[in-house]
Amino acid sequence: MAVHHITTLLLCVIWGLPEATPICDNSNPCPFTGGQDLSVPTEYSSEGTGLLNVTLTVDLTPHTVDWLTIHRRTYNGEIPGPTLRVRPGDKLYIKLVNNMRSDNVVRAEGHGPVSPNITNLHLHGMHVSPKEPHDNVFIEIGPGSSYQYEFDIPDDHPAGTFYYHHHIHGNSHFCVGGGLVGFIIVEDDVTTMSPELSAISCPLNCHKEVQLAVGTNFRYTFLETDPILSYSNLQKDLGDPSRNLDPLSSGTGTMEDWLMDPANGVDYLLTNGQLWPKVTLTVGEVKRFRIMNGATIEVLEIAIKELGCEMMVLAWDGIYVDAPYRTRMVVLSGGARVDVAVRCWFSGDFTMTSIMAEENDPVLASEYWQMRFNQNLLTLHVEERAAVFGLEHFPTSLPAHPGYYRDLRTIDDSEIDGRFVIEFGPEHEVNREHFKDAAHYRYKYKVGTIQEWYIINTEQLKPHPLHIHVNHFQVISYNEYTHPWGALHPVNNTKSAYYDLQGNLCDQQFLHFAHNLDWPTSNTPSFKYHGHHNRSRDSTPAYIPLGEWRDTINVPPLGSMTIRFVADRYTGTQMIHCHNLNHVDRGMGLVVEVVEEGESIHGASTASGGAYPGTCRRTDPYPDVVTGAANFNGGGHDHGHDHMHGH
Ligand SMILES: [Cu+2]
Repeated sequence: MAVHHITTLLLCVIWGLPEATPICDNSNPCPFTGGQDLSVPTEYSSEGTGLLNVTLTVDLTPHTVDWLTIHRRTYNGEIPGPTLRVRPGDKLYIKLVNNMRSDNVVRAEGHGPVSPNITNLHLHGMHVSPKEPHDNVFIEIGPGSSYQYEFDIPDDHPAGTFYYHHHIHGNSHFCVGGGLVGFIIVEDDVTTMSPELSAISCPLNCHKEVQLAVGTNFRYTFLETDPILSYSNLQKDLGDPSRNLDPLSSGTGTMEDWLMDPANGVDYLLTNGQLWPKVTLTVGEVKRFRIMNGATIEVLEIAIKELGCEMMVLAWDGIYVDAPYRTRMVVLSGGARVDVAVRCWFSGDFTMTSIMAEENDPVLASEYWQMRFNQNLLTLHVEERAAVFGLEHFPTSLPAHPGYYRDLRTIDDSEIDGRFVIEFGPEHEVNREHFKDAAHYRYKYKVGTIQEWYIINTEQLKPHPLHIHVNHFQVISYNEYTHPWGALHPVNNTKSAYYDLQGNLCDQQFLHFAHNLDWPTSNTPSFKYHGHHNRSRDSTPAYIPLGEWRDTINVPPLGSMTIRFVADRYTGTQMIHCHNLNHVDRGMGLVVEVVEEGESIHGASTASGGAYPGTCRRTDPYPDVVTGAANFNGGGHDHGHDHMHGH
């Protein structure tokens, strides 16, 4: 009855206006206004019972932004999907149901787009087994099928912000960008938290937590012009119903055309599926923001535009930092999360925005990338409150790390059991080849050992965020890299080419540049590419402070770094890939194999793998390594002493 009265009242108000206000809808667009209260994802919690058992259903569902209704692939009809709250030691059972129809299933040859109707699940950043029925990302769940995942969360799992997302090779950009992400929050143990941290955290003060899932899920299909990568083209080919092809009443094209037209000022990213939502705080109040970059290719540089609010970093990628520190900006590549405590000193509206890096700072990315993702995310609406309350306190201490995330910076060299090189190169290659399949591991090492990996990005323009499944890694150093700036590829006129770690252009350009390369290399040996030398990055937010733990790290153009981790507890096939999802879809990933103590690793602990990444050597072909094959050494080639150690 009450609802009826309100509706009547509203109708009277609308009809009572002297001139009819235009109704905005899918055929009659008007500027978006945003400003709605931030939507809170549905939550499912184990509540200390030791078990969370949920069903997530993937389907194409209507999603409303202001007046616009779009169709997106969702978990249980929501963007983001439901938040799953668990505790260390819990079992997490997820039945993933694929409710998509089968009428447009295709799988392209090679590394092109595949059907957006196949799905699966990855627990990003969670320290769980990569084997079935756990976090095996090579499981494929077709339309009309389902799969019962079981995850055993270890007793000593870190408490923090993690997420789940779709992870099918070939369509992850399309589907994750569309909305197939959701939070997993491993809740803190009240007894290990300081009172200040507990005051802004579940389980006792959940009302102080704010979950922000920033996603590409608005215009994600429209900006790609690459004929292979264009998901707009893919959608056309598939007749995919998530397109917005309603003709406009003005007769000037479709809703899709309107969204794509820059003149209409439609921002690209949504936060919790909303455009420019609002979060309310009071003056002096501290809230804990759990921020996820659930977008597919965008590096976010999140700051509060106006003076008057403070941000204090608590954790990165679900791992607490040693001590909270103030920041004016947090830089999140796709896949990264950060926990920040936020406090504002004045009432009014403040803008959380994603801005570019320091002026002309080439550390993070090229201008092209910076400009593209420069937009407001949400409004912090700060209300007055009685002065008697005063300022709430930021936490000053944080829970300790589990033993397998102990500090590896000062260990003796002899403790390092294996080294590996990951090279991001042009043409979406890792270690100079495309991802093959789950059976072709490119490095093999023993569980429980300490690994030191050297990461290099030989591309001059594109950053590539490295993501390693199962284990977080510690940032040990940033390394010198004298860059080969200036050379244009003579054939395709781009700056994509292979260089060695000394900056020499390689004669042999491998798979995609098999030409005689005699153009000038234009090396300037005295020039060091800005920022790629070994120092703490405390003052440069684009860099991760040395010693921090991440599961995803942005490797800037021509950047290189050293990481370490303990290959704790889990054996099996683990995926290493670029978390720009359109890159991994095209092959920018590889698998490694973690084996039991006692199993042979065939000398792989010192192999660099690949076609000697970081070198110009091409005399030895990449060994065709298949799990279980006896000839890991590639038919007798010596891979023993060619790794490039970047200290
Ligand atoms: Cu990439």
